[in-house]
Amino acid sequence: FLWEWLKGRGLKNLPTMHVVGIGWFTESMKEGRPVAVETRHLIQVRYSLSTICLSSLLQDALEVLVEYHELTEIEGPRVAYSRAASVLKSLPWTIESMGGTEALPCVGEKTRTLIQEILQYGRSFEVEKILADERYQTLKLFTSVFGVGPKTADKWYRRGLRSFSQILADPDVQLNRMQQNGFLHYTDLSRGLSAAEARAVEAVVGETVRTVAPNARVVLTGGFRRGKEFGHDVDFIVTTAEPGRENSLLPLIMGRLEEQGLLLFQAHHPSTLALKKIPCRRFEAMDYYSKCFLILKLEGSRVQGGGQAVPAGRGWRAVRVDLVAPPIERFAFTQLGWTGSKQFERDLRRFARVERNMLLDNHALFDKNQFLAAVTEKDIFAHLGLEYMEPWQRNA
Ligand code: DCT
Ligand code: MG
Repeated sequence: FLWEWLKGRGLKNLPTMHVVGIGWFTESMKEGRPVAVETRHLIQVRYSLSTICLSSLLQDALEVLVEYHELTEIEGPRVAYSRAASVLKSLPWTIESMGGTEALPCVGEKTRTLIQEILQYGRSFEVEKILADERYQTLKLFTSVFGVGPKTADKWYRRGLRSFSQILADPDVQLNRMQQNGFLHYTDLSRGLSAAEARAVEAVVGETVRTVAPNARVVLTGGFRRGKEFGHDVDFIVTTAEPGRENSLLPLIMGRLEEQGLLLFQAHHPSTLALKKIPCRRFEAMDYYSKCFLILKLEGSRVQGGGQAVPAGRGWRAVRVDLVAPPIERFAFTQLGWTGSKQFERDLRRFARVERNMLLDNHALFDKNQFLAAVTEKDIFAHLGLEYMEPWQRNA
């Protein structure tokens, strides 16, 4: 009952620990096992529920605000709300009143108003207004297609388009190859990937790289390196010790994937790396390494517990995979950058700039007119005077 009640409220950010507790409680009741319920337990259950709901409501509300500003490309509030969400997520205590919130770093006036509203009414009127907004709903729907960014989504919205069928039926809309494939594989790609599927992709990519370039090194990066259970794609770094050879790796890998009938789509961006361009002050700027954005065919038989992972009867599903191929001496910077999370990268660069007067990006770390060398991520943390953080600690 409690679980259904929580789900019924549409809460997404429920801490597992509490849910396990509730599971045990209701299971015991259902099975007729005696559960000694004392008043203090009931008080505890009520207390946990109200704090779970508050922090969950707050996280959900902040997620909507971040997404809304991302979709409408309003950078300032997007960054401010993301920072506030990270800080509130990492608090060792739960917010139960406004007291003490003024002292929290990165929690500004607007977030404090949001907290106040949620504490007082259990909901945010601003967030409810956004959720009901037609433009927000349409931009969210359109940008869920691979290859469609906020600009294209807004252009279609302003043309009066509101649904996929309207886009596909409009003779004036020219879809590029990426968007055509985004629509073609929409159902599979919008499902995201589990960690088991990511491991299967890792095995396929690993075998492919070993076949075409036995001396190359391939490592998992992105959200799955941070230990995430779900992700929208699987990211890899491939490199080789032979100077200049990294640029030929991706075409070789894509060729082999094609031969195996596993390549459904590829967009390859050759390297534009030139020393004068690094390091880059703008976070949004893509790095200059050779990279490719792929859609691969993942066979269900390759996934542990495969049956439920792919659509029944088809035997495979489409998955998004990104590969980046930096020169070996840039490997550590690429790994630190591509491991994410995006918010962590943003904050780390800001720390380097503001606290250390250094410049950090996916290519290099720059200090007083010189580039600092790094073989591993640990070297970069050490240059920044920071304790090493494991990938799972970078989920902010
Ligand atoms: N990244 C970067 N420069 C950018 C964009 C992203 O260096 N302009 C980094 C940050 C995270 C990493 O690349 C992988 O990006 P995503 O795959 O988008 O994120 P993720 O953390 O892997 O999460 P998911 O794939 O589940 O959305
Ligand atoms: Mg990823």
